[in-house]
Amino acid sequence: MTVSQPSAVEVGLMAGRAGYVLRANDRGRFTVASPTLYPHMWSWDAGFVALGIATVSVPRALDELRTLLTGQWATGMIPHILFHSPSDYFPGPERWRTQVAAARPPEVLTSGICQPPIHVIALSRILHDARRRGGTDQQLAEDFVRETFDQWLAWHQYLATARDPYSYGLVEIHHGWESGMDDSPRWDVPYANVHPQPDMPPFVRADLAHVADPSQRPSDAEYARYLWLLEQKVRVRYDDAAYRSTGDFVVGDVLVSALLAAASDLLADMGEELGIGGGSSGGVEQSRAIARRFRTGVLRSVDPDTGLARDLDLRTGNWLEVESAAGFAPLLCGGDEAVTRRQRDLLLGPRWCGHSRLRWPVVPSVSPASADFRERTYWRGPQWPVLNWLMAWALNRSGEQEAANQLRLAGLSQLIDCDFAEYYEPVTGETLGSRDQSWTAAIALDFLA
Ligand code: 2M8
Repeated sequence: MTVSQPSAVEVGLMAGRAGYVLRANDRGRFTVASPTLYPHMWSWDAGFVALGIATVSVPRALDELRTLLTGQWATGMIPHILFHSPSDYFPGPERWRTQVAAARPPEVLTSGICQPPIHVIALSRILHDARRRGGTDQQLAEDFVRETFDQWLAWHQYLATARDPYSYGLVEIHHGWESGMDDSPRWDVPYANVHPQPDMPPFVRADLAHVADPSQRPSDAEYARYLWLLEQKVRVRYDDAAYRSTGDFVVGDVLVSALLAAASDLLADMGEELGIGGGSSGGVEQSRAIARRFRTGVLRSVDPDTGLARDLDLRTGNWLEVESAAGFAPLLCGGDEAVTRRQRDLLLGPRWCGHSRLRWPVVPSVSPASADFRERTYWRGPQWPVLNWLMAWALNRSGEQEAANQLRLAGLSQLIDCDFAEYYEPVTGETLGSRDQSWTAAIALDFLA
C-alpha cells in the first residue's frame, strides 16, 4: 500500500491540534501522559514528549527532561512515574511505598521501577534541532547537556550494572511495566510463574473507569500479577540484588537493551562534541563500552530462523519466542549490516507493516500473522504510534531513508483524525485506549517538523 503526503491544510491542522493537546496536558514544568487515564509524568513518555515539544519550544522541552531528572534515585535509576499531585491513578504512591528505599529522591514521590531509556535519544534529537536553529536555543541545549551529562551516564550505568550484574549484555527487568509493553505476549511465559499470594493487600483498579471497553486493557488476573511484583519489590526495599534472589519475574529485555546501546552511543557522541565526559572521568569511554556490550547482547539474541531478537527468561534460561515488535531491537542499536537489512525487509514485509489486513502500513505491536495477535488488546496487537516513530527513527539512522519515510507517512495518515489516541486497532484503524495521549501528539509534531 502506498501512502501519500498529507496536504498543507492537513499538516497545519494536525500541528495545531497536536500543539493544543500538549499545552492542555502541560502542568507547568512537566506534562501528564494523558488527561485522565495517566495524570502523572511517565518516564519514557517524557522522552517522546520532550522531543515533540522541542519542535515548538526548546527551553520547555529541556524543562521536561530537567523535571524528570528530579526523580532520579541515588542508584541512578530514573523511576517510571513521578507523582506531583494526588489523583485516582492506581497504583499511586501509597501503594508503591518507596519511603522504604534509602535511594529514593528527596523532593518528589515516585514509583520504584523504571522504563526504557529513550531519554538521551530524545535529548540528542533536541540538541540537533537546537543547533539547526542556533542562537539561544543552541546555547541552552548545549548547556543542558553539559549540566546533565553525568546524570544520564549514571542512569545508563545503573542499567548496565544493577540490571546486568553478570554482563550478559541484556538489561534485566523486574516487572512487565519496566518494558513499557505491559501485557505484551512477550511476558506470558514468565508471568505464568508469578503467583500472587493471599497476604498481598487487596486492590481496586482505577484504569477501567477511563476506557470505554475493558477488553482494551490488561485483565484482572494480569493486574493481580502486576501488583504482586510491586509487593515483592517493596518487601526487599527496592534492593535489586535482593529482588533478583527472591522475585518471581526476572527477564533480559531486548528492546530496553537496544535502546540503552543506542542512547549510550549518542551520549558518547554528545560528550565528544562538547568536550565533556573525557579525561579522567572517562564518561565517553564508559558510554561506548555500555553501547558495545548491549549491542552484542541484542545481536546474540537474534533467532536465525525468524530474524527477530528474543528476550531471555533469566529464571529458566529460556529464550522467549514471540513475534512482537521488540524483535526489531537490532534495528534500533545496529551493529550488523546483514541483520539490519534482513530486519528492514521483514518489517516492511507481509508479516508486519505489509500485512494485507492492516488499515495503515504502520508497525503493529504483534505480527498480525502470529497466533498471539489480538487486534484490540493493548500491547497484544494494536499499533502504538510511538513504536512506529522508533522504527522510523532507527531506519533513518541506519541510512534507510526511504523506508523511514514510508513509516512516517503511514504514521501521519493514521493520525489524520487528530484524536491522538494511545493506540490504534490495526485492521479497522479505530482509535483505542486514551485520547489526547501526550506522546502520540508529540511524535506527530516530530514527524511534521
Ligand atoms: C502504560 O502503562 C501504565 C503503567 O506504567 C499503565 O497501564 O497504567 C504503558 O503503555 C506504558 O508504556 C506507558 O508509559 C504508560 C503511560 O502512557 O501507560
